[in-house]
Parts: sequence; structure tokens; C-alpha cells
Amino acid sequence: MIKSILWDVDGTLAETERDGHLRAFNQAFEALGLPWRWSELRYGELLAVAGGRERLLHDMQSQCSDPTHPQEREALAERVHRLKNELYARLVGNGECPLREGVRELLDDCDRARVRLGIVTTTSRSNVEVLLKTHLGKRWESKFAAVVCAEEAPKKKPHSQAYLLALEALKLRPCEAVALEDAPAGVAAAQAAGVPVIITRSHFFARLESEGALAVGPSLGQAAGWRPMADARAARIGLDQIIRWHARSCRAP
Ligand code: XBP
Repeated sequence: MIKSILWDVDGTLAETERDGHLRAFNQAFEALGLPWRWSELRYGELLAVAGGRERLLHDMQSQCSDPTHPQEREALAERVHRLKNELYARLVGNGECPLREGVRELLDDCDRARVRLGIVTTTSRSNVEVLLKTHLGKRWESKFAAVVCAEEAPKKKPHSQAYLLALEALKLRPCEAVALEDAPAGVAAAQAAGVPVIITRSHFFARLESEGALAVGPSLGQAAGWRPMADARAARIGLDQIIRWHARSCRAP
């Protein structure tokens, strides 16, 4: 029995890494007169590091860029990250990061079936707020029974902390929830907490495979291309399909 769907944010609800964070980082570099620009290719590599500030610090260290003093470097990373989040809010608020196909419909399925919704992310809360306020309205938070962000879960994915906090808030056993994720760190975080996971591949993780996922596919907005196969008569991945995948995995030895 599924009692809750736990949503990752970046890459799963929307292509925010490509259309939001990457663009905002480059805008912040430019606005602060810094000579750095990240290509999609480089950003795809950097996504191995969870957390925007941590990602930036990692890049500064690996490029041996100025400033070299650790404290100054951290202060600059903090400044760029703060501005990046402001610029991200502007992009998202302007509607430049639409929800991915099938997301809204699945949220509605859950609402009708009284399956509780959770947000499980290690991105900053302000980023989650602007995305969901833009697409679900001012009262977006009332749709979610649990919202766990970086502020609550400083141990970023692939650590299981964010999932464990969500399960605790919802008073659920791991197998009563299903996680939706798009990236290796998120899949690992859900699995480390024992939560069955469905992978909706995103731009930067277009070939992601995962042993042990309930299902892997290109988008919630289409039934084609999923493994295990989804009901081919359906136009999208609905809650009914997720329940079937979940039930099948529960029966497996
Ligand atoms: C997403 C991330 C974040 C965002 C940037 O984590 O890795 O770092 O790229 O967000 P999750 P911040 O998969 O848990 O959603 O700049 O706010 O860190």
C-alpha cells in the first residue's frame, strides 16, 4: 500500500538544473565580474557534487582559481551562491522552468487518492518555494504533508538524512512510500533509507540506470520507454501504474 509519494525537486519536478541553476550561476559570475562560465558539459560533471555552494567550491578548488586562501574562497563562494539563488528566483518566477510533463497530473492523482505528498530535496528552501509557488500557487505548501530541504537536511544526498526526516514526519515505514528521483545521488539517498524509487531520467542524467529501482523511464508524461514496461494504453505514468510497480516489487522475494 503506497501512502506517500516523495518528490525530488531539481531535475524531477522541473529541469531546474539546466534551465535555472546553471543559467543563474553563469549570470552571477558575470554580474560579479568573475571570469568563470560553466558549459552544460562542465555543469553535468559538477552535478556529481550535491549542493550549489559545495559545487562551486569544488570547482574553484579543482581549477586552483583565486582566491586561494580557504576563508576568502568560502566567502566568495557564499556570495556567488546567494546571488545565484536570487537570479534563480527571478528566472523561475518568470516561468522559465516549467514543471516536467506528467508532474501536475500525478500530483492531482495523489490528491484524489489521498496519497500524501512529500518534498525531499537538499536544495535551498527558497528555491523550492519559488518553483512551487510559481506553478501551484501561493498555498502550495498545503498540498504537501512534508517538505524537507537543505536547511533541515544539511547532510546532502546521497546521504539518507532527507528521506529519513520525511519518513519520520509522515510517520511511515520506508516501503509505504515511493520516491521519484532523476539523479544517482538522489537514487542512492532513497535506497539508503529503504524507500523504493522510480527514476524519471532528466537532461543531465539521460542514460541513468539503476539496479533495484522500481522502474526507470524518460518522463512521467509518457508511457513509452519505461522499464519494466508501463501500460501501453496509458498516455502517461499515473498513480495506478506506480501502485502496480510497487506491488510487483513487494511480491518479489
Ligand atoms: C539538488 C542540488 C542542488 C541544486 C542547487 O539537490 O544538488 O545543489 O543544484 O541548489 P536535490 P542550491 O537532488 O536534493 O534536489 O544552490 O540551493 O544548493
